[in-house]
Amino acid sequence: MMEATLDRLQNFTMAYCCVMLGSMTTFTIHLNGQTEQEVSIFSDQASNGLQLNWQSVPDRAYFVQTSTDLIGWSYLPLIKLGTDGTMGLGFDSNAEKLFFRLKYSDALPYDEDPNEYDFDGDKISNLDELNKGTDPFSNQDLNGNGIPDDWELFHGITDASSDSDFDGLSALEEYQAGSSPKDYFNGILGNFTMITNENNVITMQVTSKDDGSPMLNAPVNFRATLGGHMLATSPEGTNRASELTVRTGADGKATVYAVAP
Ligand SMILES: [Ca+2]
Ligand SMILES: [Ca+2]
Ligand SMILES: [Ca+2]
Repeated sequence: MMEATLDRLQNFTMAYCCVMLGSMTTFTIHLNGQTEQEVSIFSDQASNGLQLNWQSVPDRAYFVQTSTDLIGWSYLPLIKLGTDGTMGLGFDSNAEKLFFRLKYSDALPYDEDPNEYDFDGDKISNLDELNKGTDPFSNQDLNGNGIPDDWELFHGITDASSDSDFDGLSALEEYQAGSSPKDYFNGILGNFTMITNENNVITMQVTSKDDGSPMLNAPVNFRATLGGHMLATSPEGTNRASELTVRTGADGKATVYAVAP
């Protein structure tokens, strides 16, 4: 697993170019004496418009990075899939100068969506990483807790042993299983059944879609939709609110009480 991940990480190449606004520049870049990448930038100072063009290769996944100082680089939140012609990307910038770096990978499997694919194997898709500001070509685990840092950042997890969705699986186990540490149901809701709805007592039961067994700690959202009542977690009115989330017990049941406001 680790070796496969490392192989994937090595599978990208970078080409560099830069632009001072108000100029037009074309670069031809040779990498390792064999790869060649032509990148050109057109800028129109009057409109702050920039056009980045490059000669693309079919099915190659391109990432664009920008920098103002050649030290800090950030990705634009997009991935372009190569064709057999020139690719273009137009955008506005009022920066005094801007540097570009084109990063690309030929490791995209046939028919895979480059946005959905996960180049570095940290179980966060390429586009999710770009939108979150993490690196789609790095799966480092600096705190050594067995979970890549980008996965922790994406899900807002700081403790590998935490179970923030109360499904009984730790963050580490959720990562290993490829499930979400913040979604109890992991995208597959259980069956919700109304058990009681009388004398101001409302009880729902949640059972597994797989085998019908009661689901423990499943979140049930209750909302008072008719005026004149609030919801509470006890007949005496504890945690009174118009909307309440109650976790199920071992019998899969969650109960709220309708109380006077
Ligand atoms: Ca990733
Ligand atoms: Ca990553
Ligand atoms: Ca969990």
